[in-house]
Amino acid sequence: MQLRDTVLSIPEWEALIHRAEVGEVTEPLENVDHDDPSPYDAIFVGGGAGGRFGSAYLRARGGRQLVIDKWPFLGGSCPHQACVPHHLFSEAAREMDYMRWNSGTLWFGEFDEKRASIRDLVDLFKSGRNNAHAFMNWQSKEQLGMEYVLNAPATVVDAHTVEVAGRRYTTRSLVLGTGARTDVPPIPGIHLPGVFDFASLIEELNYEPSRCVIIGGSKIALEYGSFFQATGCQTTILSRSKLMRTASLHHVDEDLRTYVVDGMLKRGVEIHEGAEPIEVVGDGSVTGVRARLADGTETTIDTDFVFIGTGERPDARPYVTALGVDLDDRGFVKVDARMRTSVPDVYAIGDLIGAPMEMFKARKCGMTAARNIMGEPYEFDFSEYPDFLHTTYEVTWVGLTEAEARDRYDDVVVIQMPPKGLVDEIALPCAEGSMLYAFTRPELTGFQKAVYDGRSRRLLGAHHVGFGAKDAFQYLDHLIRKGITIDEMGEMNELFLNPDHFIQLSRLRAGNNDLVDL
Ligand code: COM
Repeated sequence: MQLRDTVLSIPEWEALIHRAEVGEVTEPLENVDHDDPSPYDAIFVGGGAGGRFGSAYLRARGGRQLVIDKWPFLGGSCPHQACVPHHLFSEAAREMDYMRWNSGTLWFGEFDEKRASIRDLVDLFKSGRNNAHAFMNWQSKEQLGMEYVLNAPATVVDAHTVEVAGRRYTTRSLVLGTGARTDVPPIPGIHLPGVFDFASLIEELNYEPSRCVIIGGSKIALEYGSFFQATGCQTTILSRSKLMRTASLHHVDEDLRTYVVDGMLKRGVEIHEGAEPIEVVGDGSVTGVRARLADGTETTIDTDFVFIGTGERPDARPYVTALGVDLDDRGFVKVDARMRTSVPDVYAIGDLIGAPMEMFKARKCGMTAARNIMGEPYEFDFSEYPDFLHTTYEVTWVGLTEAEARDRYDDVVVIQMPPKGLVDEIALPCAEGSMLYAFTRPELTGFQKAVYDGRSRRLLGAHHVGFGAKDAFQYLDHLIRKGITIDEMGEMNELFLNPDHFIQLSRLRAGNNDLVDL
């Protein structure tokens, strides 16, 4: 279907995407200028965040691009199965948690667990997700002028040729960005009906789970586990490593980790660290998970719902076969800081190149590839970044933990709220969204810590668990990179109540020549 000369409204896009998803429209959806004889500067294989932002940037620099995706929409897995439903579920988990703690008080009714349904939330998401898909197709075409072929898989022929929908396109550069998928652990029974990952949860859940076992201890395990538990579905996490202590979470402060894990336990999540799942048992569908626990005992946990919360891996084999790109030992495509692979004129971006599997990284990888393709040498270092996860809390961090700072600096100063030893006694009235908690359940409002180097007075790290502070961290990241000091923090003009509670806390100590903890 050639859409070049047609402007579809958002509802028309939604309807078209829906028809493609249910198989009524099988032809490619094309916005390609076949009359333009100029060559493509880049073809982006994969229209997720990296391909879409790379395409936009390349066009902004005067280049010609084509982006191709097998799905009938741009934006990739984020709005379809990954980040967006996760955020919906996490927000629902926070609301349900709040309703439970305050059940029957003030204007809150009695919390009715029967109405807190995983399936209802999944269905709610599915019924609304095409709105975001429609917007991205519309925006990419009408506002950003991108050329695209959707609803059709691409075949990479060589570094300058891609085939899609029966037609070959040639290009100066190729940008690979087809993402990653769950790395399903090789456990007997793992393919039984009743075992889900974040994608199949959305596409296939057709019953209300009554008991959940999560295999793995990744961010996803904590996030989805907290949601399932909040609905009243008793959840057990089986994790080989300590929660929030995997390599990519090295900037998680221990005090923050303790607060988060204690919070999950307080809400009834069962956590087995050091556990080894042996088998998913079932008879036609899942009935349990057999596991070896840290003390060596074997146990079988009865369940009708298993969720895989391990990491992700890409499928880079087509690119090895067609192009011979080098992979790392975990199967991710190797790139340099300009997103160049081992093959000239071939770039790779996003989850395909490995962790962190974060939105900012995918988008900026796309931008980085586009800049280099358009002749601007540009490097992207994503070794340091602000990060977050959700339980029923927002959990956010940037920079060094207290322990990391003490390893590197000999005069570390910690500013925290509530102060050490008072975390269970004082509220953290930190931002909108925390005030009702502050007065109904002060001990549940969260915890915040800033880590300074006492000599240079520079901010080294910031950590927060609670409500409403996440947005402050992208700016704190920027300020830490610029070398902001405690004195400059104290000069900022905060809006009271503010998520950047660190400002006023820092000002309380900024006047001291010799900084001390708060
Ligand atoms: C966001 C998708 S959900 S994209 O980054 O805007 O393409």
